[in-house]
Amino acid sequence: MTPLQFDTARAPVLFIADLHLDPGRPAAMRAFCHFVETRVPAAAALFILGDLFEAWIGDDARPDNDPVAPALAALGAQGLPVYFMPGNRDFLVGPAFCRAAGITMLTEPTLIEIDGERVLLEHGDALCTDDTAYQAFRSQVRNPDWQAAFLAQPVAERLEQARALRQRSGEAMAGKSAAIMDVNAEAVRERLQAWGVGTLIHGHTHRPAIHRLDSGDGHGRRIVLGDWFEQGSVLRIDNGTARLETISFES
Ligand code: LP5
Ligand code: MN
Repeated sequence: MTPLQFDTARAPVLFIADLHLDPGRPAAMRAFCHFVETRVPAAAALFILGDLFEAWIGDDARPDNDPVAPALAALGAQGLPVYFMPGNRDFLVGPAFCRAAGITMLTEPTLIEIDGERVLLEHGDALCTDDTAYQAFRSQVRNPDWQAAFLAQPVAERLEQARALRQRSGEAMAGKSAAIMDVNAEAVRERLQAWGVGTLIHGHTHRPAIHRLDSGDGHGRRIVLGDWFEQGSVLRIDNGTARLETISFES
């Protein structure tokens, strides 16, 4: 399949991840809706690379007053494409939510072309190969049979299991070093090589940066998106230049 192609001399392409939207964090929700209304319409496309939501336990558990799907649907109505790749917190987002939000689900990883350059997109958790406890857990919950069994349970039961999981995850993370929870350099190198790309864009680690990589031709880059905890974080590729920008929660 031909990858999606963008020419940033015509309009910028925007990338976000790790918003962790939740009714309990209204400032982030407001900032996201404001960003979608005011900044995104001038772009060529918006890519959401996972963890849009703090936790997603199934499309049928979507809150009645959810502002996210209508905000995204308004972009689609303006002809602006929004692409969504699930993260480790919202891998259960399904077709019903995507239809309501007018967004296109991407498989992980996804290859695109920006200004003629091949760029690979992923959430980032799969690159954290030193975190073996997490990778074992990930294999379990990405199994379609496990997901079908989980989704078949009543919403109240799913909510309770998600709460228990987040507690166990928090306890487990307290005992892990920062290095274990970062991407593994060899996993990154292998990914770039396997896909024949010079640039990888991901989130998950909440360590926003543009890293230069030794890819042989001097053009290798690993761009890490930031979270939306204290402020928003957006990667804007405009006129061939990639910049990580922050968005104040005050405006
Ligand atoms: O996202 P972040 O940065 O907080 O943590 C991740 C890893 N943790 C997770 C779990 C999520 O935080 C919680 C997801 C909620 C979404 C719910 C939807 C589906 C519900 C499923 C219910 C069973 O992804 C964390 C990594 C960290 O990133 C850095 O990469 O370290 O991983 C862990 O901490 C996992 C532990 O090491 C192993 C956990 C074993 C749990 C065993 C199953 C428990 C089931 C409990 C329910 C009865
Ligand atoms: Mn994540």
